[in-house]
Formats: sequence, structure tokens, C-alpha cells
Amino acid sequence: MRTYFSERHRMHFPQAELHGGELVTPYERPSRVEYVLARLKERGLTDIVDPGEADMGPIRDMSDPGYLAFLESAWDEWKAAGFAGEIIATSTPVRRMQTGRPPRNIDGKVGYYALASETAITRTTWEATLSSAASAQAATAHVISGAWAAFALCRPPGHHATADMYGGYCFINNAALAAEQFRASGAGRVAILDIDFHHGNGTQDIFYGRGDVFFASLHGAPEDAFPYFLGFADETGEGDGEGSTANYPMSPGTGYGEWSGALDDAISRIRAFGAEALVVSLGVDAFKDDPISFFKLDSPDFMDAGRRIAGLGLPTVFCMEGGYAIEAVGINAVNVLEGFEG
Ligand code: SP5
Ligand code: ZN
Repeated sequence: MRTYFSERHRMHFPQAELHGGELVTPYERPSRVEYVLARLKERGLTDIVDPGEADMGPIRDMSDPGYLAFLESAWDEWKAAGFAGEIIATSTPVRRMQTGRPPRNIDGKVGYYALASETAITRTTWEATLSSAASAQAATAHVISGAWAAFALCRPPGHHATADMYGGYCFINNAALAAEQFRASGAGRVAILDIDFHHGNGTQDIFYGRGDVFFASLHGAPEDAFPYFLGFADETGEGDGEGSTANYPMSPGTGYGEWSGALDDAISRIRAFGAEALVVSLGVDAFKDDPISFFKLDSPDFMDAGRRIAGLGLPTVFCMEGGYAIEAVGINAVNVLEGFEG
């Protein structure tokens, strides 16, 4: 399986994540994907290709224009306002304060477009974000042109990003871009399977009203886990999308027995949906030693999960999402790919 990977991911490395009232080194840091790259090479998966430039057309089609303009100019506006630090959201439009009007003031705009304030933006975040999207696009193009599967080693990740919000370390939704690309290439129905520990709220939001893209997510229950406000089992889609969203929220301490049961159920739902292509949001933060998560998967479980996903027999793009037990991220992510390849 070919990997698409851009060195430009390093352009996104904020100094700060707001965590427990402290500014800490972000959990989502460049070394995460360096470990994945090293593991790929160790296992002989050396077909690693730079994706080139992102195709902006599909990114514009998927995104709110004001949101994209914000991401492009946020740093300059932040500096022009005299702020010395990285961009962090402070005031957000919460209950009964949502009039849908983006402020002119940059501090207000940051809050308007943020869905969480742990994620900082730097001068070069946008460049790294586009390189991550480019990997998803190139991997999908590779599969469309006949490859069985491809791995987009995306960083920053994407599944929390909506058409008009960033947060949860995500800015542009790579998995959603991949799914739309499959649709544009002629696949009538596409499925996205999100195995990151966190609910893929952004992906769900993008496809919630659509019947052509099925979304399934296995994640920590919202009562207990970020993003806290979405990912309940009774969210099943709306309008044309009714029945095309499947959420599997699970409790602290969930191990592979229960988790793999949910995976099998998601897989059978995807089969029944009649998907012609699959996008996997490949987070490995369900791992037992992940520092910000609470599932108990072990490294061999990820290989088994890959095997089960391969049972769908679909052309597949894997998009890297989360996973923060730095050294194990490489082993676990590559285990999914090796299990898939059999
Ligand atoms: C892509 C992805 O995995 N994003 C995750 C974003 C998580 N953001 C903040 C999580 C707050 C977690 N608090 C955990 C306390 C652990 N003791
Ligand atoms: Zn995650």
C-alpha cells in the first residue's frame, strides 16, 4: 500500500495547548507522524510519496467561504491587532448568542470559527493544513485510478473540522474531502468509518443531511469524552440522511471485546448501505496507553481491526487522525494497515 506524506506537516507546531488550565506542549505534535513514517519503513512499506499541492477547488466546494478566508488571513490579522502569542479562542458563540454574524474583530472571529480552544493557530498552520489535505486528495486519486488502498499520513488531522469550524487539532476535514472525491469520480455511495477515539463530529456534521455518504463512528461517550456535545447513539442523520449516520459511544475502560463488536456492527451497516468505496478515519487513540483517552485496545487489536475492515472488500483510503502515545502511534497505525493487507 502506498503512503502519501508531506514534510510540510512540520509547519504546524504550536508551542501551546490549553489543557487543564495550563499551556502545555500540544499532544498533537510533529513527532507523532515521524514515528508512523519510521514504522512504515521498518515494516518494508517504503512506497512513500509526496502529495504535491492541494487542489483548492474541492476544499472551496466543501467549506464556508468566510471560514477559508479566516484561516488564510488569521495570523496577519492577529499580529495587526497587536497580540504577541499564538492564536487561541477565548469568546465563543454559545447558547442564545448565535446570530450567525462573524465579527470584524479578529479575537471575535477566532472565537466564532473555533469549536474548542485547545487548538492554537500559528503563522504557518494554514500551509501545513493544506499539505495534509493534499495527502488525502492524492491518496484518493491513487485509489480512484485503480489501487486497492492507500494511506494518507495526514497531519494535522481532520475529523473534528466542519465546513466552518476548527478545533480538536483539526482545520480541514481530510476524510470528508476523500469521500467527496470518491463521489465526484462516480462512486454512487461512499462510507466513512471513524475509529479514532474521539467522535468525528466534523465529518458527521458535513454529511448529516445526505443519503449518499454513510458515516459510522466508534468513540468515547460524549458524557465523558471530547468533543462532549455530539456523538450520541440517537444521532442517526436527518432528511435525506436519515439512517446514514451510526454512532457507537462507549464507556471508560472499554476493551477490544466490546469495541470490536461495535466495529463489526458498523461494518455490517456499511455493507447493507451498499458503499462502493470506503474512507477510514484512522485514529489510534483507542490504545490503552493513550494519554488523553480511555479505551483499552492493545497493539495486536489494531491489526485485527484492519483485518475486519478488509472484509468489506472495498477500495479504501486511510486518513490519519489522532493517537498521542507517541512511540506506539507508529506501531498501532501500521498494524491496522498490515492487518488490512493480510
Ligand atoms: C484528532 C483528535 O484526536 N483530536 C482530539 C482533540 C482532543 N482535545 C481536547 C481533549 C481534552 C481531553 N481531556 C483529557 C483529560 C485526560 N486526563
Ligand atoms: Zn482522537
